[in-house]
Order: sequence, then C-alpha cells, then structure tokens
Amino acid sequence: MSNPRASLVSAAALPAARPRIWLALFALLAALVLLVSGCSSPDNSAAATGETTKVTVRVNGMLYDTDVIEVPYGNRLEVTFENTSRDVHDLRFANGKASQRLAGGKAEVIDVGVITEDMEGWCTIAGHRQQGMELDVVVTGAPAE
Ligand SMILES: [Cu+2]
Repeated sequence: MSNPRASLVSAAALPAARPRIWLALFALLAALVLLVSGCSSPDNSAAATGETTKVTVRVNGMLYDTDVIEVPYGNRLEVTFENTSRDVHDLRFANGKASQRLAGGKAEVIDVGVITEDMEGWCTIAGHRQQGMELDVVVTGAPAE
C-alpha cells in the first residue's frame, strides 16, 4: 500500500524548490549586471590630473617582476609589459584593459586609463595567476571620503 503522506510531502517540496533556483539565478544575474555596469562606466574625468605614470612590468619565470604599481590618484597609468620569459603570458587589469597574449620576447604598451582606485592585474593564461602571476595597482594620495 502507498504512503499518502510521503507523496504529499514530495509534491509540496517540488514547487518550492524551483522558485529557489530561479531566485538564485536572478541574484547571480543581478550581481553580474552590477559588476559590468560598475566596470564600464567609471566617471573618472573629473578626477584626472592630466599626468601619466609610466611603468614597465617584466616577467621572471612564472612571476611578474613587479608586485605593486603605485599610481598617484587621478593619474593615467601606462604599463609597458615586456614578456621577458620564454612562455606566453599576458597582463590584464581588473578594469578590462589588457595586453594581447605575448610570446616570449614580445612587448606591448597597455593604456590602463585614469586610476582612482586600487585594482589587481594578472595573467589570464590558465593556472598562471594561481602560480603567482598577479600584481596590485595601488592609488596614492586619494582624497578622503
Ligand atoms: Cu602567464
């Protein structure tokens, strides 16, 4: 004989589980939209100093030779990325500015844009960031909030 109580419970549990999945998906989407809009529309023009900080980043084995790039608040950052290793690497910043994937011996200048907040940079090749290919852009002299 069947157990009517068990089938009742499972019937009630099913529709409850679905909205939870949709809620989770919706939350994920909302987070993504926030991320994208936050990245693509920074209004930095008012803070720009008109100065450019120029830095060269090279590669030592599986590491950048630079851990921290200090940039005065409002300066434009221009990074010359020299792949001084034998492997292919790139350098991507959290605001989306990036070099191509460069073979050993190649170099590229990255216009990272006007810098008003700290951000990370890393190599996008699988596993490289985990092995330490990352660096920090650190803003100096930011106005107090
Ligand atoms: Cu790499």
